[in-house]
Amino acid sequence: MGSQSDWETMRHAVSVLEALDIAHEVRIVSAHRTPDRLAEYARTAAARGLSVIIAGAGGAAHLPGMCAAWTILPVLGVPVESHALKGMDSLLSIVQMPGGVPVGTLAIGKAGATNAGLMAASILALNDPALSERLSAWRQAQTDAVADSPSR
Ligand code: RP5
Repeated sequence: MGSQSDWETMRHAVSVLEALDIAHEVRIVSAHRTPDRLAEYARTAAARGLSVIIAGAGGAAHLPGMCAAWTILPVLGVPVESHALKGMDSLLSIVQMPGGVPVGTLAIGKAGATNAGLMAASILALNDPALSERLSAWRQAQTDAVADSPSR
């Protein structure tokens, strides 16, 4: 994530990874304030054994795109809701990548962070049958938790 202030959103991605028992790391890497840290992180990610990068940032959210510029790993971008423009700035900064450098962009805020975790799980599950089973069970539990009618 681009800042400590993104944690309140990005913790929802981490919750999913924890629930599915997926090994992960959590870092603050700012495209603007720590550009060298970003280059080092993204350039070495694959060699360090990472498989998917979830990058969440807000405002002029260049983190996911610059991450994708430095690696061929799948990069999932989460637009963090900003105070000024409610995350529309984040969304548009992340989603409209030039052809050739993809960022899989999720929804603004908590839903996007949650789904980034689930999307990462889906990617990893392609080559991990045990994870595939855990992910199916997670989805089934979600289905089972939906009531037939609202409580009043
Ligand atoms: C972005 O600027 C971060 O991703 C964050 O969403 C936003 C604001 O950062 P802070 O000023 O709260 O550190 O780089």
